[in-house]
Parts: sequence; structure tokens; C-alpha cells
Amino acid sequence: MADEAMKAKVLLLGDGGVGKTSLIRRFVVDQFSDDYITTIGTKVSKKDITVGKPPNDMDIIMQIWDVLGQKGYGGVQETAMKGAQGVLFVHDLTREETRRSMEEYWMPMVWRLVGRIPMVIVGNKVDLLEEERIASHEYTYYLQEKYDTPAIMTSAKSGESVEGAFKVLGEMVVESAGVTIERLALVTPPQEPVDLLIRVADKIMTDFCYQLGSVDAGMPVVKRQFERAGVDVRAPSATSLRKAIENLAAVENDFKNAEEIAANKARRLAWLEGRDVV
Ligand code: G3D
Ligand code: MG
Repeated sequence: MADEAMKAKVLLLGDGGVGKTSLIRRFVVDQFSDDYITTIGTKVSKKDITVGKPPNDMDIIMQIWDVLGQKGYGGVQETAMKGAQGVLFVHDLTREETRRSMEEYWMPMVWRLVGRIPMVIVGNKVDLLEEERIASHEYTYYLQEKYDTPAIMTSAKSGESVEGAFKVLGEMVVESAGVTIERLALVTPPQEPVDLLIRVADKIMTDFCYQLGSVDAGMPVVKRQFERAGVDVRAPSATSLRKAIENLAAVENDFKNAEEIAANKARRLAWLEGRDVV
């Protein structure tokens, strides 16, 4: 790969369970697994790809961000979006509500925070469709026209069109490089009320990464400590979050002084007690 390979940060966004982690696994290591592993926070994978045809081909290093899709983790999601150059909006073709949520929640969120970056719409789990396949295909085409951007039906399970979807996005990112992207002043859509404990989990994750100075470095630590504490990100319990706060404080021993650790812990516990949660 040439030295001048361009780097591209791309995100996968969409509701929980639509297949984001599976699509990345299929694209990066060409595997599919039936085990559901809930994404905690964010996970970054890398893959080198070549786009275009010789002699105009180009190498790009895709940095692929898997972002947890659970509603309410706005802090984590917004942090992950910073600097994104492209996005795959993923929905599950067998669950209509995930398509609606893609259009009404995920797309406006990206447009509001990072503007109209290159995007590809992905309808995943096409392998599960039988006679609905034709109707889904038509609907996917309709989405493509509506948003004037590629819309593709994929299967992380069979591998159908997975590489194609990532590559199309890669090409669009290359094409748009150098073009300044305007931020759109969109009004935040009304949000569903978010469970207090989810909001607290979100704040703890974001806060820890902020204190550490990096999301890339912070999230794997958060993930490990949340797992150790038995936090279920879809429905975190107060007890498990309390444990997570303790665990993170123990980790902070390595790089913060006692005063800072105590302050961080007190702030996080206050959120858990329902104080200062905005
Ligand atoms: P997420 O990262 O968007 O939350 P996952 O989604 O990648 O974790 O996938 C959620 C579930 O959907 C997993 O099944 C996974 O195996 C399944 N899945 C993902 N992509 C496909 C696909 O293309 N076809 C089929 N048939 N299933 C898929 P479980 O059962 O473990 O929840
Ligand atoms: Mg996931």
C-alpha cells in the first residue's frame, strides 16, 4: 500500500440488533457468528481497501467505528461522530421500525452534528426475506431516490453485497475529500424519554473517556470494566453501575491523583443518585 494512502473514518449507525457488528466482522475478517455480543460504547476496526480502477485506483485505510445503537447513549454516539467522513446507516429489513428509526433518529442526528457527509443506506438481513424480497428491493430503491444516495440490501450472514456497501462508501469519501462540508442547522427532533440509568451509563462512559483524553483509548477500558461490573447496557441496574464506577476509579489510580479520582467518583455517584443529570 502506498505511503500516501488516505485515511477515512466511517461509522455504522442504526438501532441495536440490525447487524452493524456482524457487517463489520464480515467485511474485516470475512466471518459470521450467531453469538450476539452487545457493543459497549464504541469499537474501532481497520481495513485497507482499494477503490477505483487502475490507473486511477487509490488505497484507503478505512477506520470503521462500531457505535452502540441503544437509544439514550447520545453522549457516546455524538462523541463517536466527531470527524466522521462517511456513514453507513443500517436497518434490519425484517423490522420496519428500524428503518423508521434510521430515517427519523439516526439520519437527523448525523446531519445536525457533522453535516451531509457521504452516506450509504444499508438494509441488512436480506437472507431472511422470502416473498417480501421484491417489495423490499423496491422500497430500498425508493430510499435511494429519496435521499439521492446509494441504498443496498446486504446480508452479513451470507456476505451478499457487504464488501460492495463499504467500497461504495469508500469511493464517495474519496470523491468528497477536499470538499468542505457544511453543517446544517437542523432542529433536534423530539426525543423519546430516556431511562435515567441509561443516561447515567452514557454520562459515565463519556466522562471517563474525556478524563482519559481519548475515546479510542477509553472505550476499551470502559467496555472491560462495564462487563466486569455486569452492566447490561440495554437496561443497566443501579447496582451494576455503582460497581462500574468503583472499577473505573480503580483504573484511574494509574493516571490520576487521589483528589481527582475522588472527585470523578463523587460526580458519577451523584448522577446515579439522580443529581445533576441533564
Ligand atoms: P448490532 O451490532 O447492530 O447490534 P449484531 O447487531 O451484529 O450484533 O447482530 C444482531 C443479531 O442479528 C445477531 O443475532 C446476528 O447474528 C444477527 N444478524 C446480523 N446480520 C445478519 C444477517 O445478515 N442475517 C441474519 N440472518 N442475521 C443477522 P442474534 O440471534 O445473536 O441476536
Ligand atoms: Mg453491535
